[in-house]
Amino acid sequence: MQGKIAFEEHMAIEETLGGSRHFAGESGRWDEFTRELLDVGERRIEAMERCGVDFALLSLNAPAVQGILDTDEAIAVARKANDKIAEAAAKFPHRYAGLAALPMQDPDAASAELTRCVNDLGFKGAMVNGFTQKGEPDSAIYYDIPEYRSFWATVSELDVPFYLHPRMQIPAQAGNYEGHGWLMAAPWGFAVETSIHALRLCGSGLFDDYPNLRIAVGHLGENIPFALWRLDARMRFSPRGYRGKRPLGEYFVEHFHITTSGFFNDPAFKCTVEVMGTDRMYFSADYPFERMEDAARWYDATPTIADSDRLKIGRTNAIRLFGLDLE
Ligand code: GRE
Ligand code: ZN
Repeated sequence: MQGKIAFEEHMAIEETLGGSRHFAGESGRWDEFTRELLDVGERRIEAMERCGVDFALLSLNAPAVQGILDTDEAIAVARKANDKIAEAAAKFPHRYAGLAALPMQDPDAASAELTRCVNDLGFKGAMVNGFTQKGEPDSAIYYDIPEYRSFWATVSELDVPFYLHPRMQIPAQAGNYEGHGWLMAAPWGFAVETSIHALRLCGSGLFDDYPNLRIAVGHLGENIPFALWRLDARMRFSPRGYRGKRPLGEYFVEHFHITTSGFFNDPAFKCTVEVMGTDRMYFSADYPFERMEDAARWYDATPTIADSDRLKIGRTNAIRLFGLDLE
Protein backbone atom coordinates (compact mmCIF):
# COMPACT_ATOMS: atom_id res chain seq x y z
CA MET A 1 0.00 0.00 0.00
CA GLN A 2 1.27 3.44 -0.91
CA GLY A 3 0.66 6.54 1.20
CA LYS A 4 1.01 5.05 4.66
CA ILE A 5 1.47 7.34 7.65
CA ALA A 6 3.59 6.18 10.60
CA PHE A 7 4.00 7.74 14.02
CA GLU A 8 6.20 5.65 16.27
CA GLU A 9 9.30 6.53 14.33
CA HIS A 10 12.27 7.42 16.47
CA MET A 11 15.22 9.75 16.19
CA ALA A 12 17.87 10.74 18.68
CA ILE A 13 20.20 13.59 19.49
CA GLU A 14 23.71 13.00 20.85
CA GLU A 15 22.47 13.54 24.42
CA THR A 16 19.84 10.76 24.23
CA LEU A 17 21.43 8.28 21.84
CA GLY A 18 23.19 6.23 24.57
CA GLY A 19 19.85 5.23 26.11
CA SER A 20 19.19 2.97 23.11
CA ARG A 21 22.58 1.29 23.04
CA HIS A 22 21.50 -1.48 25.35
CA PHE A 23 18.86 -2.58 22.83
CA ALA A 24 21.33 -3.25 20.07
CA GLY A 25 22.56 -6.03 22.37
CA GLU A 26 24.91 -8.42 20.68
CA SER A 27 23.23 -7.94 17.34
CA GLY A 28 26.09 -5.89 15.95
CA ARG A 29 23.57 -3.33 14.78
CA TRP A 30 24.63 -0.44 16.99
CA ASP A 31 26.46 1.44 14.25
CA GLU A 32 23.44 1.07 12.01
CA PHE A 33 21.02 2.17 14.78
CA THR A 34 23.22 5.18 15.47
CA ARG A 35 23.20 6.25 11.87
CA GLU A 36 19.47 5.68 11.50
CA LEU A 37 18.52 7.40 14.76
CA LEU A 38 20.59 10.48 14.05
CA ASP A 39 19.32 10.84 10.47
CA VAL A 40 16.21 12.93 10.03
CA GLY A 41 16.97 13.71 6.43
CA GLU A 42 16.98 12.07 3.06
CA ARG A 43 18.17 8.57 3.98
CA ARG A 44 15.20 8.06 6.24
CA ILE A 45 12.94 9.42 3.51
CA GLU A 46 14.43 6.91 1.05
CA ALA A 47 13.57 4.07 3.44
CA MET A 48 10.05 5.47 3.79
CA GLU A 49 9.66 5.65 0.01
CA ARG A 50 10.81 2.05 -0.41
CA CYS A 51 8.10 1.00 2.04
CA GLY A 52 5.18 3.10 0.84
CA VAL A 53 5.27 5.38 3.89
CA ASP A 54 4.82 8.95 2.79
CA PHE A 55 4.56 10.78 6.08
CA ALA A 56 6.07 10.23 9.54
CA LEU A 57 5.66 11.90 12.89
CA LEU A 58 9.13 11.83 14.44
CA SER A 59 9.75 11.27 18.13
CA LEU A 60 12.72 10.79 20.40
CA ASN A 61 14.21 7.42 21.37
CA ALA A 62 13.64 5.90 24.84
CA PRO A 63 13.96 6.54 27.71
CA ALA A 64 15.74 9.78 26.79
CA VAL A 65 14.16 12.71 28.67
CA GLN A 66 12.28 10.44 31.11
CA GLY A 67 15.56 8.99 32.37
CA ILE A 68 17.21 12.33 33.21
CA LEU A 69 17.40 12.94 36.96
CA ASP A 70 18.00 16.69 36.83
CA THR A 71 14.92 18.70 35.93
CA ASP A 72 16.74 21.62 34.28
CA GLU A 73 18.72 19.20 32.15
CA ALA A 74 15.52 17.38 31.17
CA ILE A 75 13.95 20.67 30.12
CA ALA A 76 17.00 21.60 28.04
CA VAL A 77 17.32 18.20 26.34
CA ALA A 78 13.61 18.05 25.47
CA ARG A 79 13.82 21.49 23.97
CA LYS A 80 16.89 20.64 21.94
CA ALA A 81 15.36 17.42 20.60
CA ASN A 82 12.12 19.16 19.70
CA ASP A 83 13.99 21.92 17.91
CA LYS A 84 15.83 19.28 15.90
CA ILE A 85 12.54 17.63 14.90
CA ALA A 86 11.09 21.03 14.02
CA GLU A 87 14.07 21.75 11.80
CA ALA A 88 13.57 18.46 9.91
CA ALA A 89 9.84 19.16 9.54
CA ALA A 90 10.56 22.65 8.21
CA LYS A 91 12.99 21.24 5.68
CA PHE A 92 10.72 18.35 4.59
CA PRO A 93 7.17 19.53 5.36
CA HIS A 94 5.61 16.89 3.11
CA ARG A 95 7.44 14.09 4.93
CA TYR A 96 7.80 14.93 8.60
CA ALA A 97 6.03 16.48 11.55
CA GLY A 98 6.72 15.98 15.24
CA LEU A 99 5.56 14.45 18.48
CA ALA A 100 7.05 16.42 21.34
CA ALA A 101 9.44 15.05 23.94
CA LEU A 102 8.41 16.42 27.34
CA PRO A 103 10.23 17.07 30.62
CA MET A 104 7.68 15.31 32.81
CA GLN A 105 9.92 15.88 35.84
CA ASP A 106 8.09 19.21 36.11
CA PRO A 107 4.42 19.15 35.05
CA ASP A 108 4.38 22.92 34.41
CA ALA A 109 7.51 22.75 32.28
CA ALA A 110 6.00 19.80 30.37
CA SER A 111 2.85 21.84 29.73
CA ALA A 112 4.89 24.81 28.57
CA GLU A 113 7.02 22.70 26.22
CA LEU A 114 4.00 20.97 24.72
CA THR A 115 2.31 24.34 24.19
CA ARG A 116 5.43 25.72 22.52
CA CYS A 117 5.76 22.68 20.28
CA VAL A 118 2.12 22.65 19.19
CA ASN A 119 1.49 26.39 18.88
CA ASP A 120 4.89 27.61 17.67
CA LEU A 121 6.41 24.59 15.93
CA GLY A 122 3.36 22.84 14.46
CA PHE A 123 3.81 19.58 16.38
CA LYS A 124 0.89 17.17 16.30
CA GLY A 125 1.07 15.79 19.83
CA ALA A 126 3.47 14.35 22.41
CA MET A 127 5.38 11.13 22.90
CA VAL A 128 6.48 10.31 26.44
CA ASN A 129 8.55 7.26 27.36
CA GLY A 130 6.63 5.95 30.34
CA PHE A 131 7.21 6.95 33.96
CA THR A 132 9.76 9.63 34.70
CA GLN A 133 12.71 9.41 37.03
CA LYS A 134 13.54 12.50 39.02
CA GLY A 135 16.23 13.44 41.53
CA GLU A 136 17.44 9.92 42.26
CA PRO A 137 17.83 6.83 40.10
CA ASP A 138 15.39 4.82 42.19
CA SER A 139 12.36 6.92 41.35
CA ALA A 140 9.43 6.28 39.05
CA ILE A 141 6.68 8.85 38.74
CA TYR A 142 3.44 7.89 36.96
CA TYR A 143 1.13 10.48 35.48
CA ASP A 144 -2.15 9.43 37.03
CA ILE A 145 -1.23 11.16 40.31
CA PRO A 146 -2.89 14.49 41.20
CA GLU A 147 0.29 16.51 40.50
CA TYR A 148 -0.25 15.85 36.78
CA ARG A 149 -3.86 17.00 36.50
CA SER A 150 -2.79 20.49 35.37
CA PHE A 151 -0.60 18.91 32.69
CA TRP A 152 -3.54 16.86 31.42
CA ALA A 153 -5.65 20.04 31.41
CA THR A 154 -3.11 21.47 28.94
CA VAL A 155 -3.20 18.35 26.75
CA SER A 156 -6.99 18.56 26.80
CA GLU A 157 -6.99 22.26 25.92
CA LEU A 158 -4.52 21.81 23.06
CA ASP A 159 -6.57 18.76 22.05
CA VAL A 160 -3.61 16.74 20.76
CA PRO A 161 -2.86 13.01 21.21
CA PHE A 162 -0.41 11.82 23.86
CA TYR A 163 1.60 8.72 22.89
CA LEU A 164 2.58 6.61 25.89
CA HIS A 165 5.73 4.79 24.79
CA PRO A 166 7.51 1.96 26.65
CA ARG A 167 10.62 2.14 28.73
CA MET A 168 12.31 -0.46 30.87
CA GLN A 169 11.52 -0.86 34.54
CA ILE A 170 14.29 0.52 36.78
CA PRO A 171 16.41 -2.28 38.24
CA ALA A 172 15.75 -1.30 41.88
CA GLN A 173 12.05 -1.92 41.37
CA ALA A 174 12.34 -5.02 39.27
CA GLY A 175 13.73 -7.72 41.55
CA ASN A 176 11.53 -10.35 40.00
CA TYR A 177 13.27 -9.90 36.64
CA GLU A 178 16.69 -10.56 38.14
CA GLY A 179 18.94 -12.67 35.96
CA HIS A 180 16.53 -12.39 33.04
CA GLY A 181 17.51 -9.23 31.20
CA TRP A 182 15.58 -10.30 28.12
CA LEU A 183 12.38 -10.55 30.17
CA MET A 184 12.72 -7.01 31.38
CA ALA A 185 13.20 -5.38 27.99
CA ALA A 186 11.28 -5.20 24.72
CA PRO A 187 10.24 -8.89 24.48
CA TRP A 188 7.97 -8.65 27.54
CA GLY A 189 8.78 -6.03 30.20
CA PHE A 190 8.06 -3.06 27.93
CA ALA A 191 4.46 -4.17 27.56
CA VAL A 192 4.09 -4.95 31.27
CA GLU A 193 5.38 -1.53 32.22
CA THR A 194 3.39 0.38 29.64
CA SER A 195 0.16 -1.52 30.17
CA ILE A 196 0.31 -0.86 33.92
CA HIS A 197 0.79 2.84 33.25
CA ALA A 198 -2.08 2.90 30.73
CA LEU A 199 -4.38 1.03 33.13
CA ARG A 200 -3.45 3.42 35.96
CA LEU A 201 -4.60 6.30 33.76
CA CYS A 202 -7.89 4.49 33.09
CA GLY A 203 -8.42 3.76 36.78
CA SER A 204 -7.63 7.24 38.05
CA GLY A 205 -10.75 9.02 36.85
CA LEU A 206 -8.61 10.99 34.39
CA PHE A 207 -10.99 10.42 31.52
CA ASP A 208 -13.98 11.54 33.58
CA ASP A 209 -12.20 14.84 34.21
CA TYR A 210 -10.96 15.30 30.62
CA PRO A 211 -13.29 13.49 28.25
CA ASN A 212 -11.48 14.59 25.10
CA LEU A 213 -8.08 13.06 25.99
CA ARG A 214 -6.65 10.73 23.36
CA ILE A 215 -3.84 8.35 24.34
CA ALA A 216 -1.89 6.42 21.74
CA VAL A 217 -0.06 3.20 22.55
CA GLY A 218 2.05 1.03 20.30
CA HIS A 219 2.79 -2.69 20.00
CA LEU A 220 -0.87 -3.55 19.36
CA GLY A 221 -1.95 -2.08 22.68
CA GLU A 222 0.78 -3.54 24.92
CA ASN A 223 -1.27 -6.73 25.52
CA ILE A 224 -4.31 -4.89 26.90
CA PRO A 225 -6.83 -5.66 24.12
CA PHE A 226 -6.37 -9.40 24.68
CA ALA A 227 -6.91 -8.92 28.43
CA LEU A 228 -9.70 -6.35 28.39
CA TRP A 229 -12.65 -8.65 28.90
CA ARG A 230 -11.10 -10.31 31.92
CA LEU A 231 -10.11 -6.98 33.46
CA ASP A 232 -13.72 -5.84 33.49
CA ALA A 233 -15.05 -9.25 34.44
CA ARG A 234 -12.87 -9.54 37.53
CA MET A 235 -13.13 -5.91 38.56
CA ARG A 236 -16.81 -6.38 39.20
CA PHE A 237 -15.66 -8.43 42.19
CA SER A 238 -12.61 -6.50 43.35
CA PRO A 239 -12.53 -2.87 42.24
CA ARG A 240 -10.19 -1.87 45.08
CA GLY A 241 -8.85 1.63 44.54
CA TYR A 242 -10.51 2.00 41.12
CA ARG A 243 -11.63 5.60 40.73
CA GLY A 244 -13.23 5.65 37.28
CA LYS A 245 -16.97 6.24 37.04
CA ARG A 246 -17.38 3.67 34.28
CA PRO A 247 -15.98 0.21 33.59
CA LEU A 248 -12.33 0.31 32.58
CA GLY A 249 -12.92 -1.26 29.19
CA GLU A 250 -15.12 1.65 28.14
CA TYR A 251 -12.33 4.15 28.80
CA PHE A 252 -9.82 2.02 26.97
CA VAL A 253 -11.90 1.57 23.86
CA GLU A 254 -12.94 5.24 23.74
CA HIS A 255 -9.72 7.01 24.67
CA PHE A 256 -6.94 4.76 23.39
CA HIS A 257 -5.55 4.64 19.87
CA ILE A 258 -3.41 1.67 18.93
CA THR A 259 -0.58 1.25 16.46
CA THR A 260 1.01 -1.78 14.86
CA SER A 261 4.51 -0.64 15.88
CA GLY A 262 6.84 -3.59 16.34
CA PHE A 263 4.05 -6.18 16.24
CA PHE A 264 3.55 -7.62 12.79
CA ASN A 265 1.44 -10.66 13.42
CA ASP A 266 -1.97 -11.67 12.05
CA PRO A 267 -3.62 -13.33 15.08
CA ALA A 268 -2.64 -10.51 17.48
CA PHE A 269 -3.73 -7.86 14.97
CA LYS A 270 -7.03 -9.59 14.38
CA CYS A 271 -7.76 -9.71 18.11
CA THR A 272 -6.86 -6.04 18.52
CA VAL A 273 -9.09 -4.95 15.64
CA GLU A 274 -11.96 -7.04 17.01
CA VAL A 275 -11.66 -5.37 20.40
CA MET A 276 -10.95 -1.81 19.28
CA GLY A 277 -12.79 -1.61 15.97
CA THR A 278 -11.14 -0.12 12.90
CA ASP A 279 -11.54 3.57 13.83
CA ARG A 280 -8.80 3.67 16.47
CA MET A 281 -6.16 1.48 14.83
CA TYR A 282 -3.11 2.80 12.99
CA PHE A 283 -0.08 1.60 11.09
CA SER A 284 3.37 2.38 12.52
CA ALA A 285 6.76 0.69 12.24
CA ASP A 286 8.94 1.57 15.30
CA TYR A 287 11.89 2.46 13.11
CA PRO A 288 14.78 1.92 13.50
CA PHE A 289 14.24 -0.72 16.19
CA GLU A 290 12.16 -2.53 13.62
CA ARG A 291 12.95 -2.56 9.96
CA MET A 292 10.45 -0.46 8.09
CA GLU A 293 10.44 -3.14 5.39
CA ASP A 294 9.20 -5.78 7.86
CA ALA A 295 6.40 -3.51 9.07
CA ALA A 296 5.28 -2.57 5.57
CA ARG A 297 5.58 -6.01 4.01
CA TRP A 298 3.39 -7.53 6.71
CA TYR A 299 0.88 -4.69 6.81
CA ASP A 300 0.46 -4.43 3.06
CA ALA A 301 -0.36 -8.13 2.77
CA THR A 302 -2.16 -9.10 5.96
CA PRO A 303 -5.34 -10.95 4.96
CA THR A 304 -7.02 -10.04 8.27
CA ILE A 305 -8.48 -6.76 6.95
CA ALA A 306 -10.28 -5.69 3.81
CA ASP A 307 -8.46 -3.28 1.50
CA SER A 308 -10.79 -0.43 2.50
CA ASP A 309 -9.73 -0.92 6.13
CA ARG A 310 -6.09 -1.17 5.04
CA LEU A 311 -6.32 2.36 3.70
CA LYS A 312 -8.14 3.54 6.81
CA ILE A 313 -5.72 2.00 9.32
CA GLY A 314 -2.70 2.75 7.16
CA ARG A 315 -3.53 6.36 6.46
CA THR A 316 -6.87 8.09 6.87
CA ASN A 317 -7.32 7.35 10.58
CA ALA A 318 -3.99 9.08 11.26
CA ILE A 319 -5.00 12.12 9.22
CA ARG A 320 -8.08 12.43 11.41
CA LEU A 321 -6.34 11.67 14.72
CA PHE A 322 -3.70 14.35 14.24
CA GLY A 323 -5.62 16.76 11.99
CA LEU A 324 -2.94 16.40 9.32
CA ASP A 325 -3.07 18.64 6.32
CA LEU A 326 -2.97 15.72 3.88
CA GLU A 327 -5.55 14.28 1.53
C1 GRE B 1 10.89 0.90 20.98
O1 GRE B 1 11.17 2.07 20.71
O2 GRE B 1 9.73 0.55 21.05
C2 GRE B 1 12.01 -0.04 21.20
C3 GRE B 1 13.22 0.42 21.70
C4 GRE B 1 14.26 -0.47 21.88
C5 GRE B 1 14.08 -1.81 21.59
C6 GRE B 1 12.88 -2.27 21.13
C7 GRE B 1 11.84 -1.39 20.93
O3 GRE B 1 13.35 1.72 21.99
O4 GRE B 1 10.63 -1.83 20.48
ZN1 ZN C 1 9.21 2.71 19.88
